[in-house]
Amino acid sequence: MQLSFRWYGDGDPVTLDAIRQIPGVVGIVSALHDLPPGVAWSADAVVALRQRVEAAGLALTCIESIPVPEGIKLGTDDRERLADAWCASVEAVGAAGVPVVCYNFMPVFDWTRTSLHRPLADGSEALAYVEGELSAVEEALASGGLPGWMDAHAPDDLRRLFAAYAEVDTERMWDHLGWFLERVVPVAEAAGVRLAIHPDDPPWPLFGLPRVVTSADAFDRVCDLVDSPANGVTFCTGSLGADPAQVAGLPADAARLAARGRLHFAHLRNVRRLGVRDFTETAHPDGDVDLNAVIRALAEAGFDGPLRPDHGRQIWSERGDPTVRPGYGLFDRALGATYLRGLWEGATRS
Ligand code: DNO
Repeated sequence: MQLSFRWYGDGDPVTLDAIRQIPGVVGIVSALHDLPPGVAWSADAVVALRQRVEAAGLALTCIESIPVPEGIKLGTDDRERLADAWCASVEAVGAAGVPVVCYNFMPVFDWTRTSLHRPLADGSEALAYVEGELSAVEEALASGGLPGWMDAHAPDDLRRLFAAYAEVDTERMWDHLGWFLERVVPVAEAAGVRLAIHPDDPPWPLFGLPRVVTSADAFDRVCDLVDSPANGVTFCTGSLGADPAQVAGLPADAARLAARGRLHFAHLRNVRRLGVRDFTETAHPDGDVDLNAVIRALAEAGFDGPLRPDHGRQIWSERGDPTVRPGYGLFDRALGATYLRGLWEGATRS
């Protein structure tokens, strides 16, 4: 595996120089964060990003994400044009020599939390989700987004989107995903890029919007839609692990998807469930997900793709620091990286 770390570009307070000092980290996961959804990326811009990362002694192992415009998810009349732009971006990524693209198919809202600063017993702060608090944060979430969201919506736009999604049930959403994959997978294959869909986070419908990539079974269905090695998944343990029906099966799911040759990117983090649709993120070693078993499954399958620690808590001097992107500070993600690396060594060294 290629131990990697997310970096938001030059505006990220966590610098490449700092990331390079984390033992074992060789890769960077990033994107052209300044471009809105629907705009085709140029190979020059991706090459410039790659060179920036390489100048710091690291490799650009994955693009996370090329945002999928709402028109594609809704199946609107301009979806051909939007899919062409997405394909052009994939070609640009391939031409720049970056092998993996992560993306998601969540309507309107990307990953969602109701609190960015839930206090934990040890005095640190973590991202958390409590279903009962969702409506209180709806508009702030939609307009401001959370770290890594590549799209946010003004209130009018939001009303229009909700009205449009009222016509799209789960099966239509699957049809739209199938339509999209039929167009983009052959392009990815030709460009030498592996596509890796990210599961919906949390893995259940929010605000009555249809969400489809909500389980490891859904991952298999995505892979079946277009049967190509370029059509794979981002195995995110924190997203799927928030569902009590799924958490114990994650090591077996990782083994199955890796054996299918479709597990292209791993997001490893932990969560603890506190009640029904109520969970908090935790330090990588301390939660409901057995990351040791997931790493063993990946190691046994010979996984050689990018793997990154996912969100971290805010700890030490990062607590209360408004310059820290919630979930994406340096310290706890670095601890997560060294933990994951240690598990990998334990699983692979005799
Ligand atoms: C959250 C991330 C997501 C992810 C996208 C992938 O921290 O895991 O924002 O990047 O959903 O498209």
